[in-house]
Amino acid sequence: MRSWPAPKTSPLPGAGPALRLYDTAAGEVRDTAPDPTARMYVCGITPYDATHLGHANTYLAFDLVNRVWRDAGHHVHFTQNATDVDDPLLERAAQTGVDWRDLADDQIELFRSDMEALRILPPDEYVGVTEVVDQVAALVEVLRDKGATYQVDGDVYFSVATSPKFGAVSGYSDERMLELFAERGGDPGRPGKRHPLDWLLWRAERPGEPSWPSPFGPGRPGWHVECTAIALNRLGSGFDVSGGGSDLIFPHHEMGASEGHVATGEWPFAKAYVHVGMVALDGEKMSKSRGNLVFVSRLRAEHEPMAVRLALLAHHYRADWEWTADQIVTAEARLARWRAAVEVASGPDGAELLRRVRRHMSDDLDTPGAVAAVDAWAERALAGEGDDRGAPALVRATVDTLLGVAL
Ligand code: 5CA
Ligand code: ZN
Repeated sequence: MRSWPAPKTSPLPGAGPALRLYDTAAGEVRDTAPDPTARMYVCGITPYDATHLGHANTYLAFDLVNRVWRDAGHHVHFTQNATDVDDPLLERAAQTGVDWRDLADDQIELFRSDMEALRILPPDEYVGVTEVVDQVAALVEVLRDKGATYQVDGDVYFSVATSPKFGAVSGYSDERMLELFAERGGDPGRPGKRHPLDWLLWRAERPGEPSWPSPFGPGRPGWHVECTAIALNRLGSGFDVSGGGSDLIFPHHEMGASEGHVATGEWPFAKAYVHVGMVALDGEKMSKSRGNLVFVSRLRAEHEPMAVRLALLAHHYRADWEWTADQIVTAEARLARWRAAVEVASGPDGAELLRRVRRHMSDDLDTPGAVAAVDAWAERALAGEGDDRGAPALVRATVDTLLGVAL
């Protein structure tokens, strides 16, 4: 599928330090130690409603991973999917009387324009599941040949008992897994399953639902296996970062990791599992199913996209936080201050500011620290301090390239 246009980045002198990130599976902050080419897979949207601030915050975090890696001298190979066929999309299409393909196309187009406006670096491969159904079916076949699957009324399931690594990503208790599986699209109580946590790999055709041919008969892919197939085919196993919001830790990333491991015999499927906190509104996680949403498209109709980006950057990516309207006001004031500050003729040491921003960003994407460092520089520059004539241009480039904010 078409991705979206890349924002321009300004070259910075020298190179930044290696990126350290919190890996959910390890439970600690670790060095990411990619080869010259760093490989990242980020779970994309299910396109049945417009991009909200929670989505934007998640994609912003991985945009920063991408920027910090590039600044450290890596080439980045970045893949993202779009879940353009799945239950919630088909349900919404049926409710609204819209063809599911048109609904997905329209929402993906809106997502592209939101990502472009927020200056999110585009994936090298933006893959709709409907484009690669044959590849997903081929992976299900591999799993079948390894003896990891069985069928219930024509639907193909992954047998959790065949996965020695199940649980290694989330570290959750059985009880918690069962609870989350039921909440997040799973079917723990379905009669005929061998284990409540066995999950669907291939859903046999139902009347009125789209389907594709496969060795298991006509049907469509289950959710988790789509990402496993796309990541394996585009990046190969052992890629550097598997990313998404923290609601994907379980079941999605746990089950995907088991599929990858059983299919390839290689572990880890991803070297680091990186998860972004949930953005809430009115005390509850922002979600399409709850409908408590602040859409990026609506917000940027009234405010500059760069102010939206700055409002998100004020939070650490791993924090859960709540959106309130005052945050965009604060961000607009900050943006105006930074813009005024880079217009001065000279200011405090620009190279020192670059070092500070690099240090904060490489330390598990400490954006609040980086933003505070720029604030401090701007305040001093506006007070007439410092005689570094190159500083305004260097600060502009630093903020542009590492934080993605065009001043
Ligand atoms: N298509 C699947 C992934 S393969 C999916 O989860 N789609 S989604 O549209 O529901 O979510 C897209 C991304 O936004 C996921 O990474 C999800 O974890 C993240 N996300 C969803 N809601 C929020 C929220 N309130 N705050 C932060 N991130 C969120
Ligand atoms: Zn995914």
